[in-house]
Amino acid sequence: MLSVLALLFSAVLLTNGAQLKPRFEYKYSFKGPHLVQSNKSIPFWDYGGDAIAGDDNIRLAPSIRSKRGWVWTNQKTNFNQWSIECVFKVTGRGRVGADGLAIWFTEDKGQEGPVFGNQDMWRGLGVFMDSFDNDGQHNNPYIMAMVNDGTQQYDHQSDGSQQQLGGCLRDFRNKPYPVRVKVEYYSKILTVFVNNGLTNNKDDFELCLRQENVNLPESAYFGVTAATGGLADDHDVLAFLTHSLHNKEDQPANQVPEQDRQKYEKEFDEYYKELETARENFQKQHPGKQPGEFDSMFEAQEDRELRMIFDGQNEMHNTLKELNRKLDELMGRQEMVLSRVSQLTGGNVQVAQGGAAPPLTMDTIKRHEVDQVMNNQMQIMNDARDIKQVVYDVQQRAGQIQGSMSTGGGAQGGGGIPQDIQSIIYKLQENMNFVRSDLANVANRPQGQMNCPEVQSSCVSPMLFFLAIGLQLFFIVGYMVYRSNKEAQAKKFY
Ligand SMILES: [Ca+2]
Ligand SMILES: [Ca+2]
Repeated sequence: MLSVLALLFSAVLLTNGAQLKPRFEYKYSFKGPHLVQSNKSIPFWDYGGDAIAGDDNIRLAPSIRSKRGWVWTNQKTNFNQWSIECVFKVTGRGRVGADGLAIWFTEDKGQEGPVFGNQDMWRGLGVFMDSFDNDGQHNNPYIMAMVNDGTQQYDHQSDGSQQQLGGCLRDFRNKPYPVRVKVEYYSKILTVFVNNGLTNNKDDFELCLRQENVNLPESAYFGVTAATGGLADDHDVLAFLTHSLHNKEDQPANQVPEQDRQKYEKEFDEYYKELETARENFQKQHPGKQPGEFDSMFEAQEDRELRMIFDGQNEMHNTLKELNRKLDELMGRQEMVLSRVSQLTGGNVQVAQGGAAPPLTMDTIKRHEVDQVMNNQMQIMNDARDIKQVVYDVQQRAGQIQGSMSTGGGAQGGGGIPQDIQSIIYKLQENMNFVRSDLANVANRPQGQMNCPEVQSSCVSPMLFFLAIGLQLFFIVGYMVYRSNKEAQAKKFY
């Protein structure tokens, strides 16, 4: 649609109901081939800085760090509504390049400076092709327009994002065909179109920005500048084509003042003569090439083949573009379907959690969890070893105690009465029983027989008997006290 608009414009421009007629301004234009004259000058233009002019283009800034170049018209414009088309190529081996290129319409012919090779605080319009993303917003390469009344300093750090009239994100670097930027200014409306150089269709323009109520100088210089920074691209301008725009009613085509007409004709003659001498010089330098051959070169076999290849590539490019668009559409649909599916599955999981069956969660053991488990296991093993050691010690002590008990202390019988004492008691009991049976025999005897026997010395008196018993008991108790003292002494060794 935009390209159609641009096509319409190239013939007749329609604005606010009034028809605008473009007129080519050769004094404000240049293009190859034979862009420079033999003395390396460009007719009606000045160039300088690090710019190098060749036959087909001007290399404003080469791919070397910190270079600046410029090209400016000799004269200020004598028209205030215009359309310019700048054809350029920005190429570099890096994925990112710098700094960029700028088209100017300013009251001063710029001095070299920091704004893409031009001075800061300019008065007029600057259209910037900014390659490098200074503010890190991932929005470069960027094309923007900025109007300055000579008071503002261009803010490089923010890529002029707060100062721009408008702009668009367009990658203009390393394109198969030259990139074209068209700037129009009429009825205080500024419009910028971009042809991104993906096709060889010169009219394949897209709208980049449109701004109303823009005040630009009535008369100013056109210029193009470029600069490189830490990174460096080649900045080549292939053509700069200017048209002044005139209302059809105001200025009919044939209404040129006689004085101007004569002046223009004179200039044209001079220019034509220069061109002729340049052609003659060329023929002298290249005697093999006749003018006829020169003209027919455009129909040469290689050119035709090349054109066919270009056409074929263009066709392929268009098809790919269409396919890409359809793919995007499909991707969009797929994403939509996926999001719906994920919503649905999310609902299902919730239901499953509510029901009896637990949800299937595929959880994997992580490295740090494994380490933790291993550490715990090691600690448990150490603890077990300690416990084992303690048990062993206890066992050993118990064995020692047992051994010492069996050797030194004799059988203790868990606090019971010792065996020898038992045997003594047992003997005592026997004796007691013996004595008791004797006494019973004595008691059962008849009265007469109860009298002591005649031989008194053989009979034991009761007094003596109890004395003997008492002595025996005394010895037993004494022995037991002795035993317990000995045991207490033996225990002290443990
Ligand atoms: Ca920048
Ligand atoms: Ca930026």
